[in-house]
Amino acid sequence: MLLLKWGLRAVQKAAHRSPRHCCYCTAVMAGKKSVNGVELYYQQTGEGDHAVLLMPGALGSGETDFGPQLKGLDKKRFTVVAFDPRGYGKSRPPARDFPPDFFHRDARDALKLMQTLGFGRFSLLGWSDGGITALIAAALSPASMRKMVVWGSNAYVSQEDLDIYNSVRDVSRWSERMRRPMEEMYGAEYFKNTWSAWVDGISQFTQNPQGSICLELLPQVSCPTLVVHGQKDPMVPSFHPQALLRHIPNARLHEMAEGKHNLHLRFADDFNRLVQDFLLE
Ligand code: TYC
Repeated sequence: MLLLKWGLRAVQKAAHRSPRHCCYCTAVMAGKKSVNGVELYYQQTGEGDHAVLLMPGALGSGETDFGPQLKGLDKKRFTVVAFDPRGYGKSRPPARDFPPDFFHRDARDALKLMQTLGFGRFSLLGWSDGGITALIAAALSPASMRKMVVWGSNAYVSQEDLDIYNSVRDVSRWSERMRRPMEEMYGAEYFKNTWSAWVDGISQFTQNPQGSICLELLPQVSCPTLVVHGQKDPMVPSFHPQALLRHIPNARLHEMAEGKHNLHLRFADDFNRLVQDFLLE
């Protein structure tokens, strides 16, 4: 049994070094690409001519954040790519840090990765921090955008947000269900320290006028944009999706009455349908 496990690990490792089919799931390819001086890990599935990039949340990865999307989005219509931002998931090393431009750095990495993979125009699906990165990428490179969906995201940091961040800084107070996948991915120590560094990192934005992360860039987003909001999201107050709607020229809002922060996982079928309908419109 142990031998079998080792064998399987070796094959999985090999599969992740070069972009070929993953042994444990024939439909998903995985690999690494050298992008802006780092090796970025990505997964890719589907053969449709509409390319979509999935952008995970803070400390997130394709594996932890987008299982139901990698599995459930229509593979005939879409080519779905999920990437692990530098310092997150399997895009390590480097260890993650949070300089003042960390969202911009992720945005540049995401754009460059898609270019490297050969996608000239594509859509972005960004969750939470990944949504912030998506907004910045869409503003920086309007010509490469088809459409964008963001949910659980904010373009600025208010005092109320700071209070929420500080209330979740101590990961020992997180529920087992939220903490375990992160500890499995990172080990307890890296997770605890990196999460705390993230809280400091996102708190830096309060020094900007209006606490802006990317408010001033939003008018440059020209692609059709769907903002999804879970009305029961305890992490992101509803003034955030409202601000996105006010500042993005071509945006509309879809609210999910029962949705919390992880609405795309909890209500995956509804979410996937909503997103596909929007992308195909
Ligand atoms: N932005 C975080 C993410 O990307 C989620 C989060 C939102 C965490 C608000 C804390 O107060 C918070 N997953």
